[in-house]
Amino acid sequence: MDLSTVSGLTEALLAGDRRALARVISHIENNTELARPLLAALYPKSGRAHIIGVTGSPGTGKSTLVNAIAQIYRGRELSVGIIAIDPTSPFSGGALLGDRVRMRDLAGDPGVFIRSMATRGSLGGLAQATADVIMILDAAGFDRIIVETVGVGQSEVEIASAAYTTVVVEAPGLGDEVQAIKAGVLEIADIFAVNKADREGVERTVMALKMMLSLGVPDRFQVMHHGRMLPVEIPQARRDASAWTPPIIKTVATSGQGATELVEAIENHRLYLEQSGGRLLRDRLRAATELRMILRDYLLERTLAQIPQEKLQRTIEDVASRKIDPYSAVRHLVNEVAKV
Ligand SMILES: Nc1nc2c(ncn2[C@@H]2O[C@H](COP(=O)(O)OP(=O)(O)OP(=O)(O)O)[C@@H](O)[C@H]2O)c(=O)[nH]1
Ligand SMILES: [Mg+2]
Repeated sequence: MDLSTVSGLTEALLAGDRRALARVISHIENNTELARPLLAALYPKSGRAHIIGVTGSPGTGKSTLVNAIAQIYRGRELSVGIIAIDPTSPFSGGALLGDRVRMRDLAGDPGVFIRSMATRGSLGGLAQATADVIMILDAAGFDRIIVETVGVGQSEVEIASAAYTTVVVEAPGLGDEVQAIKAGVLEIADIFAVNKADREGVERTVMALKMMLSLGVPDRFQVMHHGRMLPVEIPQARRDASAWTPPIIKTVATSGQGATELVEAIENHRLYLEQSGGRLLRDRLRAATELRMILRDYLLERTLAQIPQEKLQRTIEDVASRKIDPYSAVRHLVNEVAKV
């Protein structure tokens, strides 16, 4: 098959060709001119996979846990696509290498596909690039898609809204109570995994989580974003899933202890979403988020393209030298574009 054309790549990918899959993802990540036609061709083929988000503070054992979960799925003859996201580092080399080690049990298994992603190179932002790659893996026929993100704030909310089931990983001895509240993870968690259960302080972490859960889920929380506290609305679809109480599962990712229970919890949640109509709600939520993201980028791109370079430079200078405030500057720029 001709892997240089949209139809060739699409056909090969749908037939299970892993080389075609890797190429398609590269086109998306590098935003080549094949990227959009490929996304358009593959979108109708997606929508079957169960998407699982795994998030939590750095070093809580997310990658090790993902490895353990994936092995259990493989034992059940379900194929698994894994996306590891590193939003902090512009070079994913380190994370990639580390994850290769932690996920080495999966290496060489054709039923597993692992991909690391960083902010670098993704034009529409990491959340959009991730949503695109999830869709590609979905179209490629993976039964379960696991997305690992480091839990740090708004980007997690965006990426988590692409998952049907979000697992929040905590570990004892990280000042967990505070961290969970700060990052607003309580609101996005469908399941809690308290990992490193072989360490001291597990019960305290479990207790802290139970206490927070009993306080209930608010409809908004705050995150730090570029040094400002911003309110984040909890999407209606998430709040309405109130009949589901997030289970708390103790795990030791390094030995695989508790991993089966965790997979059971994920599968229970999957069934719950299907039976309660929650899956449909989340699909709509995701479509809304995605449309908004794409619209924002599209309008930004189009507007910037219409503003003469020197005009933009002059405005930047004026704002920097306090001649005009940035809000008025934007209004002027947009008004000018509207006149064209
Ligand atoms: N004692 C103990 N150590 C663990 C457990 N799970 C993971 N670790 C260790 O914790 C360290 C971090 O594990 P990772 O799986 O890389 O954690 P992570 O959350 O993916 O880390 P980042 O992606 O960098 O945020 C590694 O040295 C693991 O071997 C566990 O259950 N018990
Ligand atoms: Mg990791």
